[in-house]
Amino acid sequence: MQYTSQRDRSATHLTHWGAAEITSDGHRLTSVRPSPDDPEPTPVLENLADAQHHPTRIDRPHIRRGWLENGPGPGPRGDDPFVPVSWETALEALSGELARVYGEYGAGAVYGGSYGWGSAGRFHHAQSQVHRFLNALGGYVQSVHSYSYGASSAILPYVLGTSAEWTMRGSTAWEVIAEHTGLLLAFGGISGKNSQAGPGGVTRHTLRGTLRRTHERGCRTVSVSPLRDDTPEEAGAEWLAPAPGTDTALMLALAHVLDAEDLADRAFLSRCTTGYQRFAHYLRGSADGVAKSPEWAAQLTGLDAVRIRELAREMARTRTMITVSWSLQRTHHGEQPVWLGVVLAAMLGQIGLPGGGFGHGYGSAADIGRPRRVASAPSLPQHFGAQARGTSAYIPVARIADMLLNPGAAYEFDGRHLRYPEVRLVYWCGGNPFHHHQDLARLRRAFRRPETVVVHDPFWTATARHADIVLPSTMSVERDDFGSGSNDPTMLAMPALTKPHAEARDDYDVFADLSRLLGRGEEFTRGRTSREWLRSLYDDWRARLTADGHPLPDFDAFWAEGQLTIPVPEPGQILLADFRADPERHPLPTPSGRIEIHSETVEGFGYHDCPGHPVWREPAEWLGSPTAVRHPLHLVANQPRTRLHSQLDVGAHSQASKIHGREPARMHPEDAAARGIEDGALVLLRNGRGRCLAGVRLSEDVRRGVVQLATGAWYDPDPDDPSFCRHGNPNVLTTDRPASTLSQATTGAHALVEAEPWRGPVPELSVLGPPETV
Ligand SMILES: Nc1nc2c(c(=O)[nH]1)N[C@H]1C(S)=C(S)[C@@H](COP(=O)(O)OP(=O)(O)OC[C@H]3O[C@@H](n4cnc5c(=O)[nH]c(N)nc54)[C@H](O)[C@@H]3O)O[C@H]1N2
Ligand SMILES: Nc1nc2c(c(=O)[nH]1)N[C@H]1C(S)=C(S)[C@@H](COP(=O)(O)OP(=O)(O)OC[C@H]3O[C@@H](n4cnc5c(=O)[nH]c(N)nc54)[C@H](O)[C@@H]3O)O[C@H]1N2
Ligand SMILES: [Mo]
Repeated sequence: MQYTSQRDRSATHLTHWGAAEITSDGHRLTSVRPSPDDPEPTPVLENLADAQHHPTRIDRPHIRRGWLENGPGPGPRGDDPFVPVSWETALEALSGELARVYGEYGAGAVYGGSYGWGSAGRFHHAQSQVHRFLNALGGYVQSVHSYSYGASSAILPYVLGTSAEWTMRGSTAWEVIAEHTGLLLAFGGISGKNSQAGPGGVTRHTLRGTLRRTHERGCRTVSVSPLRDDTPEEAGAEWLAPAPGTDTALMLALAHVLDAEDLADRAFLSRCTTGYQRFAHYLRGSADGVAKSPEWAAQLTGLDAVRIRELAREMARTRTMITVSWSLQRTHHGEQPVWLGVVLAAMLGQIGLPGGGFGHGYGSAADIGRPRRVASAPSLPQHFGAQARGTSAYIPVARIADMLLNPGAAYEFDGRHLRYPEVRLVYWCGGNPFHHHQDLARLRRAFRRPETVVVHDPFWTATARHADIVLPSTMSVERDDFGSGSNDPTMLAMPALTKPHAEARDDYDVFADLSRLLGRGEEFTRGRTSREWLRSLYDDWRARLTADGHPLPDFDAFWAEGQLTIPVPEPGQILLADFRADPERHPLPTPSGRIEIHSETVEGFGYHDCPGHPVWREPAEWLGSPTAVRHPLHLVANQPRTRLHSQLDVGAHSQASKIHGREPARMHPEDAAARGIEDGALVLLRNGRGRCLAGVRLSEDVRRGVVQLATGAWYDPDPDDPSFCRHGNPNVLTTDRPASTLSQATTGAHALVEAEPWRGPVPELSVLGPPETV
């Protein structure tokens, strides 16, 4: 199975953004074409070929000079040059350091949260690999929840009883929406750009075709968003653009109309929910003297009160699906719009009916709205069952900088009183915190604190540049694997297409060597090569499915065929249909067994920033806040159209979008004119936390007062000022303020900024090549 000859070869390969037919000459990829089975393939595939041997690939292990010379300890990470070393030297140094830290301080001193997407392919999934490895050594400090929907992960279990993942995997199928929905009310839109990607991969993109059919059948779509193109044209959507961060006010006003005009489904509310009366008091203003009327919301959102009132009436007349994109909760008080989405759907009484109810993340990723399979794809076990030792310490994932800056400090999270662990060693494999975290200048200070930072990555990412020990990983095209995205019925064999770049190695092989050096080889490897793991994971999985009545081919037949289909039991899946049909027999796992419009549990935590029912709380940074005088533009730092996060930013498709080599930012022509900014020019975006350059595109598809700059441009700090990114990474501007005490989730989607024309010389970028070595 391992690639051995130099013959040309080709195979279908899976990425998080689609399946591709790839041909190689054994060393480089000679062609990458979308899979013919994909009706709406994505140009993001074009990033792959020229990135594979780009100068930013890490060619061999490197150690930061200061760490090599002075040993472990806090240090000027990000400024020091690197020393290239042999694998032997690197693994010896790293195993010695792991032995020291585990020996002297235990597992609670090792942070292995290692958040990030890595690559598609289930066995070589980098996070599973590093978690299994650190568990073999005795455990590690974990991270919980995600940057994707951390606020939802905290709040939804109190509202619906199930985890956010479970709720979303159970979303009403797109096919049901296409057939039954009369009004698709999409907060945050139904993003075509985001539907390009799904965790683990997507074999068939179908959003545009589905929206076209839905529209042609007569469904109306209302896209509530600061950007007109957040919903594809095929939906024929009406565009409503409230001020970013004010959706909660709009939703409360819609609820107010349903309540005031007696349009709420009282029977459903009493049969399937609890707490409506408490919430209705708040809506009517009985508690605080402020009725959450359309007139009230009009002032906050900038929308017309008449239009809000009409929309509420239409919702009550029609089979309405309310969907809230994940972006709405990646904000201060991001729990509220998600909770309110459920509450509005409950007031309409359509939860559990075909094409009605609530959805979370339609358009946010390709898998949402795809019905569940009988089983997810096989994967590498991360835990050792009864053998597991070590630590149960964890942090909410977005509190990484807080943890490193404030070891031992107390904080609150989800009803618990916790303390930050005293972390000495940080181990990252498959993620890029200098892409994903907020307030990067602060993160950089935090990354200087621990004694050792280890990073595995194929590329010289900003995180690798801020590490002590840097190990080059293979890319997915350089190793055998199998892959299948979340809720995707197709599982692909992914044979290696080329030799590894330079001295890059599979994460698995590196962890196997390290665990042997540390006397834990047997635990980590079970004596298997990666090829043997593929076969055994597959065989165990196949045996389980076969026993459940789903026969599958044996491993060799699967590998020869190149793909198989995982059965989907209920193609017409409807969220909460059972519960709606019989809430007594199918209660929700909430304390009341029903949908909690008011939660005693959440109220009991006593958090002012997340009380017992949904409320409007002013975000710290929005167009109506006092600081908007100095920074009057609302930055929407959304996901990039041209790549996945920071991955392959050096690739052809991502590079083609750059303006003077900088990430494109979009703004409204009137906002630009008021500042003397011209289309295609360089701008400086700035606020009290940082500054970045971007290339500007003027567009009337952007709401006035908004600047949109996607994430993912590789962080290129000015040597004299790390809060200035010369390339256009918006995370030098975003804030590390959590969504709420309940969730401690990221608020990276929003920040206030000011923009001005850049009149200085155009600085050179340093991230298009490797860092300085000695
Ligand atoms: N401002 C702002 N910030 C955001 C967001 C936002 O909307 N706004 N979105 C947030 C969200 S939702 C997310 S999910 C995060 C994403 O943040 P990340 O998941 O950290 O971003 P990626 O760029 O996907 O990083 C994956 C890394 O894994 C590496 N990699 C790929 N394959 C392998 C492998 O086999 N082995 C190893 N060792 N490494 C590999 C890649 O080269 C890359 O550096 O960003 C978050 N940050
Ligand atoms: N091409 C591509 N696709 C991706 C990813 C990627 O990096 N690239 N990342 C994947 C990942 S990890 C995730 S978590 C998902 C994220 O999926 P989302 O969270 O849905 O993605 P975003 O692009 O942040 O936001 C979608 C849109 O919401 C709008 N929006 C922002 N703030 C507000 C607001 O306050 N109110 C309203 N009504 N709308 C607002 C923005 O205009 C934005 O374009 O995307 C996935 N898909
Ligand atoms: Mo995400």
